[in-house]
Amino acid sequence: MVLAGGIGGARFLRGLKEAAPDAEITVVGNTGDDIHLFGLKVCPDLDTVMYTLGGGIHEEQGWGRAGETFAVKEELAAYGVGPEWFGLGDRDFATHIVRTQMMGAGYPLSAVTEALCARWQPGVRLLPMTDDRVETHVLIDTADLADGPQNDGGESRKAVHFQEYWVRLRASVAAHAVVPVGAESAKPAPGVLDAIAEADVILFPPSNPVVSVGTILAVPGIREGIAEAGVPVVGLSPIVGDAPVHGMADKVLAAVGVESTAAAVAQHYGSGLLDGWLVDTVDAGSVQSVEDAGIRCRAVPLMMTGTEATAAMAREALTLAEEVNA
Ligand code: FO1
Repeated sequence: MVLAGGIGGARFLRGLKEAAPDAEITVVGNTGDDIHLFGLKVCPDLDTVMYTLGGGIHEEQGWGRAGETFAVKEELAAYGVGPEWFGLGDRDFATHIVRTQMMGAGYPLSAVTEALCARWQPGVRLLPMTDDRVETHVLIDTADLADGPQNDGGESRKAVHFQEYWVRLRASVAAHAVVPVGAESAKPAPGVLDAIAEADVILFPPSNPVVSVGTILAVPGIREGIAEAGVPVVGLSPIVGDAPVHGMADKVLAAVGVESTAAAVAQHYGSGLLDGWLVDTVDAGSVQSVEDAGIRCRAVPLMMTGTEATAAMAREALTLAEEVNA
């Protein structure tokens, strides 16, 4: 079983499928990044996993569809309808229309995701972490929202949707807090707790530990289920050489008071949750401190430069899982 965010999670899964072609893989996807735009429900992380494993992803970008066009977005802009900062392509729009239509007809997100995957055949069972609405918000200084909505209460801080922080502001301003709004009252989606209880191994890919894996763990029951599953839990560091390999994890790690180092992220998850942790070879010097924190640690190449390199990472994770199980 794998907890996955967007690009890092999806690419890791491609390597894992290569490394363990016969494994039944259940993926619990983050839905805290979901956003409602133009009346449509957009699920970036679920779609990134689905398109990546189903062969429809824009490879270089890591999100959205290959061969995309933007006629609908341009037409909306001609009506003055935004936001213009979020790039929804025509092909991608179809996914959100189908999803929103099915949800309007009463289907839960988990059933809709299964229906969308019937087309893409990702080769894994993809479950949203919850069918309930959870939205990650980021607390920033209002002064940093120069041309954005201002706070008329004279307050100096404002919560913005994660996508606004990530895409519009490019995580270029300080994040003071990251809040998965609604998580506390959300229930794991059907099948999530059973998948955790029945797993042979649980993997945390090199996804964002705060806004991706952290949001999934914030749904009551998921963290507890993993900690009590009694199977190896192994993670791969998304931080290599004190910087995120992809994205802007350092900004949101700072918001939760965690240093951007491979060792600090392992300790953030904690030995109560993690049994094993892979760091990159450039961070070999931190292996001992992770082991001192009660987490088995190995240094191996962690750059997902291609499917073969990623499959090698997945093999290392599975080997470490066997080791901690022994
Ligand atoms: N990321 C961007 O940097 N710019 C975009 O305009 C953008 C649009 C977008 C549309 C659909 C989708 O599924 C993902 C999209 N992403 C975009 C990626 C997304 O914002 C994040 O990378 C993930 O939410 C983080 O996991």
